Amino acid sequence: MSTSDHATRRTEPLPFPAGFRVGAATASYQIEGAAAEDGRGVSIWDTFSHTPGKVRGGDTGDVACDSYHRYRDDAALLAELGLASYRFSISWPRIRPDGRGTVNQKGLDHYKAVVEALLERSIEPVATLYHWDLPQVVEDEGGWAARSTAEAFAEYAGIVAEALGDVVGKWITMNEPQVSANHGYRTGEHAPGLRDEVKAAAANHHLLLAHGLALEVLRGVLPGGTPVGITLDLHPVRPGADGIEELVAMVDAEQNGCYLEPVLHGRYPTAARPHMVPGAPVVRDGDLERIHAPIDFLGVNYYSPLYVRYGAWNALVGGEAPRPGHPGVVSYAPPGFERTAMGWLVDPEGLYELLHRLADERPGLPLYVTENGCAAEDYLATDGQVHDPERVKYLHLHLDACARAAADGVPLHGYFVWSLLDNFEWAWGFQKRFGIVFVDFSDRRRVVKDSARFVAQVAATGAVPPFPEHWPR
Ligand code: IFM
Repeated sequence: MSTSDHATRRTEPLPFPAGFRVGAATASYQIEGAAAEDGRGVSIWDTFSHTPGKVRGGDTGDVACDSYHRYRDDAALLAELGLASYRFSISWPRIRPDGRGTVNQKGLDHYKAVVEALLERSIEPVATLYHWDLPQVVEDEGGWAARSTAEAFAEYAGIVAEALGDVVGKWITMNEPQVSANHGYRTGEHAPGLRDEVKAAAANHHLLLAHGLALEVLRGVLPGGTPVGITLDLHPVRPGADGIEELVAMVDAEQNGCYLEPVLHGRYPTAARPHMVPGAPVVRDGDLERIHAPIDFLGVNYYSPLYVRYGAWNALVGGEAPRPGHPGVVSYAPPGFERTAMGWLVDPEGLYELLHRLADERPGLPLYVTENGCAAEDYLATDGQVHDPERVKYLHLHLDACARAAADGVPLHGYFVWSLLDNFEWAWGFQKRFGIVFVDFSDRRRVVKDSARFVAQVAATGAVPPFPEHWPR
């Protein structure tokens, strides 16, 4: 059923299955600040954001939302909104400032305190072990292009699991390895800012290997039955013209398949171009078996689909963008779609279809939407509130897509909105606001937005309300 059919027919709330968890997500470098406190080492994002010209407006995560000090306030906000789970990430350089070697007890103590603050409020802590803040020392020794980084990551994962294994509800090894490999090592838009095809393909493999090695370690350390998974950013690829199935298959293989296939099937895709796919000697015997070891759930980050077609990029055509690494191929925004403040298409059917695709590809594997949300031009209104109708609509449509998929039998167990707070949006700095809670970056004050109230309503009722007759503007 399409969104519009669905919208016109549904007059009752659409319930999620019993036990469905609605939560919110953040990541360490994007919210914590306290960059030089309590023994934290330097990460690649400290270096990158302090390099002139890399991040819009020269923004850095030095202070960010100051959540390192305000985590109790953040936990109180989650509780006020009635959210069941909080997905946060652990900063590797806080735990091992040099990547390997000395363990920084203050770092572990901090995350213990965060977890306690959540548990006191009956909020499930969901910890991501890597959300892009690689210790700079490890990058200097080869970063994700080097196999030794995967081994160092597994050691770090074991240390964190020893310390927090009995209190964290679920573990996510990696967040969006595709972005780390491609933006960090291929296009250079993200830290460490390299543009090297060979290193990017190696990074692709070593990020996944790090997941596989960490999985082995976590299984040995965590109490039996503790769920462990990985989060992938997935982008349904669609044709922007007729007769280009081969191109669509290739882009899908490179964008999604290079991550999804090794994890779900223990192989790299054949439809991708050879230089995009890791091979020998980077891929060694036994690696793919490790990467493919059973996971307890798959985390899905979904924001929008990707339309592609052949053609030269014309900068004057809004919504078009060249595809890095694909000369003669452009991403394309078909007319008729709304777009977010990032310029990303609003298409909840992409999420609905993606969830079905995953359920078909690995029947029975529990799925969580570990990120979904949108940037909008939010501001504090004269009434002291933040009214964000675009985000309310975006979340309403996407939660509806989730509820429909779950009602069809897709094993979707939860949804985390990205993000709890406005935060450091990587190369965009603080200019792009994704939070359901507004952060005034002059004093770090938090203001609950209308969208947070909407998410709270969904969490409280366990159902997605019918669509309004007219979306508020
Ligand atoms: O802010 C990011 C997050 O860190 C990873 N997923 C996408 C979000 C929005 O760009």
